[in-house]
Amino acid sequence: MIILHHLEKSQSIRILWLLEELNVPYEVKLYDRDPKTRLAPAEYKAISPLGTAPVITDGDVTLAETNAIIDYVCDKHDDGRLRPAPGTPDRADYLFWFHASQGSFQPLLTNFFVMKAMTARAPFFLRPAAKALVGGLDKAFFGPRLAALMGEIEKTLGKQAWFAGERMTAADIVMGYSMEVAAHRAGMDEARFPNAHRWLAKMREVPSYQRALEKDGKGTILL
Ligand SMILES: N[C@@H](CCC(=O)N[C@@H](CS)C(=O)NCC(=O)O)C(=O)O
Repeated sequence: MIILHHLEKSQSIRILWLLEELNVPYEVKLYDRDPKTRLAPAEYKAISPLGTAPVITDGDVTLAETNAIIDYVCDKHDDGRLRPAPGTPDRADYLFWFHASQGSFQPLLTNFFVMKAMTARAPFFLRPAAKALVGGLDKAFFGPRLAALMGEIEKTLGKQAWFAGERMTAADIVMGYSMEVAAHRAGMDEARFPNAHRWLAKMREVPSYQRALEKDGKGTILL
């Protein structure tokens, strides 16, 4: 049976959502973050090959990396509903958003927040220099890339209900966490991104997502 090692307030929420959506028999083990570092605790890092969440175990298999886990679970338990098949009209959008989420969107968000947190924790005499460096990187690198992604998100969700067409797919499940983070912490506000917020409202109503949040019990975003 699949065991999801679920780290509170983390990207692991997507896997909980996926398992609920597919009605997969699974067990969930809950882990709190280290109260001081806010990273995964040592017992979690001992299971996960990269020390990161999410990670699942399934018999002899231990698997980390969100999208690898999603594909693994879908290979075993999805009949094609959550992954548009090759050659179908929704396939290109599906591939783009499934991969843009973990290949571009989430890494940009995470790296930017880590740098901001480092600035806040820098010794006070280094803080102005650290702030200037992070501000410069935001202007030259993170800002334009995030703006381009959010622009694409808004455009896509203006022409269709979900990221890959008119039905929910694994691309929505993987984008969900990053969309919450972007809306809460990266300036993806409702006034400028109404389509994104319509999608967020719809996602929050999905019964399997609500069940996942209930099992998680902590709320998704590390604020
Ligand atoms: N590319 C990885 C990223 C995983 C990742 O950075 N996870 C964060 C949770 S949001 C984590 O493990 N943080 C705790 C830590 O690094 O100890 C994936 O998709 O699984």
